[in-house]
Amino acid sequence: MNNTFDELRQTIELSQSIAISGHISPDGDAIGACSALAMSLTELGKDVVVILDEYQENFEIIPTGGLIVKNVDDEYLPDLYIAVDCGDKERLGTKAKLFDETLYTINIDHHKSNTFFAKQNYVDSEASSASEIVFQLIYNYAPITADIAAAIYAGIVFDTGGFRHSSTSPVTMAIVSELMEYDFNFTEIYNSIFHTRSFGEARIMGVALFNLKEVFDGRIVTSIVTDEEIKKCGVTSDELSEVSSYIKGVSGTVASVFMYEKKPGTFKVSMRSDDLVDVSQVAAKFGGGGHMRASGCTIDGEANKILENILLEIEKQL
Ligand SMILES: [Mn+2]
Repeated sequence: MNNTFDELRQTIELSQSIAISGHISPDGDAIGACSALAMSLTELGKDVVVILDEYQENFEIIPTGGLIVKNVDDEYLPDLYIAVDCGDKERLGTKAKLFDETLYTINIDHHKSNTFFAKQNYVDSEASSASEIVFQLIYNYAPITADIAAAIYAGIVFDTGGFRHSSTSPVTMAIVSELMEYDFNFTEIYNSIFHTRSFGEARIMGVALFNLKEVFDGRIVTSIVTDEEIKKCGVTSDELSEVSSYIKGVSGTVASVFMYEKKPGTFKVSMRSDDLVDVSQVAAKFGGGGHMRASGCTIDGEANKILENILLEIEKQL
């Protein structure tokens, strides 16, 4: 059962020192929601720290108020610990222990699977993002500055894929409309989150596009990059994460298959599709998994043979 915003605010009133954490491997929403909440509660006169793991460079554009720390002293025990954007306690990583030791705990989240693990919980699975919920909590309660507005905007933009995902609602857009009254550079935030890449990432994308092939009358596009090509561009697997969805954008394509050699003779297969093909079924055949429209698996063997087997599975659905 959810608590009300008023109940959460009462707990905040009772607390002076407040710790806030998002999930491990923080994304734009976790960073934006934690930072916005922390800055706003600081404006209320609270002693706030955000305990958060290291994150990707392209999220450094998000204002944090200098409140983020990676670790706290062993003696540190806040009055209140707020978990943000975490579906369960395990998502807090090593911070789960301190969370358990804290007197007051609050869980603010938008994942359907949320386990209501705190003493007070506010879970809205209809919300586009945790940032959207944080806005509702602080609106007409705690101060909102341009930096706070920017952090919430960043979180919403990230989790909605730039207002593309079906989680984007009229409420989301009403909040964004409110945020845009504040003076912050939304263009810069959007570009940093979605249109910034390392030099190596740009080069390996070029290699992947050069290696592009079409099969089944262009309904499927494929690309393979080798271990050697990856080494030449000096990239990590993280920097290959955009290739499959990019090539899925070739017009007339119903699914994409991108393969890269993780180590000699072992290939990671990453697939994207639209309604016609359920790539999670294909991935499951090879011991992988994921979602209907985005799935992956890892297979040992010879590249072209692996691709052939994958395509045979996809063909069954065409
Ligand atoms: Mn989120």
